[in-house]
Amino acid sequence: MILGRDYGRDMEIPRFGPDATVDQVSEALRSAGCAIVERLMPEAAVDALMADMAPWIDATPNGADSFSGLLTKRTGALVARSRASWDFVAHPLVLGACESVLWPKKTSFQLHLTQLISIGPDSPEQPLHRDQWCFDSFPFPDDIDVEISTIWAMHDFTEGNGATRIIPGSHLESNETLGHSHRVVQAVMPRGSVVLYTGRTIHGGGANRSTAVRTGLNIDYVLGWLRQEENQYLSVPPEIARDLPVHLQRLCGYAMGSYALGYVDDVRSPADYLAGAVSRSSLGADDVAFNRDALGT
Ligand SMILES: O=C(O)CCC(=O)C(=O)O
Repeated sequence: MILGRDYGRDMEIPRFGPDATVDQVSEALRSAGCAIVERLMPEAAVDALMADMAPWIDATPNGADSFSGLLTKRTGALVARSRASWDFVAHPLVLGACESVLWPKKTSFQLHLTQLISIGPDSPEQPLHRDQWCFDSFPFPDDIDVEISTIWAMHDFTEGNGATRIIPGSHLESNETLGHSHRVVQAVMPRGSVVLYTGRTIHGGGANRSTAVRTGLNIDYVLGWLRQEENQYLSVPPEIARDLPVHLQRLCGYAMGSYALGYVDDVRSPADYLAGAVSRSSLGADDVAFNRDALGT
């Protein structure tokens, strides 16, 4: 199918340095559907995360189909398995962009998935897609963002080793007019950088024509009332979540998704449940304020 409009034909991915502001990144997500922030995390943080996750990556099988990648490993449960992942998961620039770009009337947003994507040598390109198609391709209104995705470069991302492919501007196309005639740009970036894109932006993993594995840390965020792609209550069960900092508990989904969504037993909030506290008189309003404070947004 040929695109009816010229969005993205010559567009690049907007690119910023580590001093980028929430406003700059949010504006890039709105206008181009994507943004790169170079060297946002120090290499030592990347080293620490990869050291935590090495045994888990070793034990991970390759994907079962061409979309997951027959030569690609997907290793999840980062919050439970790696203390070093926490600074990536709750990076203030990313959380600020999520707060700004995701549907303004939301009560909260939460983690959608945490996953190291290790694309092995000789892997072909992943099919291009929109991440929000995971919701049975539900036709969300075109002007509402329900999901923000990030991929952090655990190695230098190059054209040859499978840097993420993105069509800048494709978030503005409706499903009906969508095609792949637009210019696909690769998120070439140095280690410790992050590429952000919305749930509506067309993208996919690149082909790895190098001799080394390409590892990206994929962390996605979604509105608090949508189902999480990675089941955080099983990946980060209460016995682990109980000892996490409160902002991470909430990002994992131990929070109210709206006034009445997500309570436990006697109308206790998940926070009260984890703390072993009795129920409070009101759920939603307190939780909205708490979410914003805890996330620093
Ligand atoms: O690994 C990448 O660069 C992109 C992966 C991706 O888009 C996905 O698995 O949905």
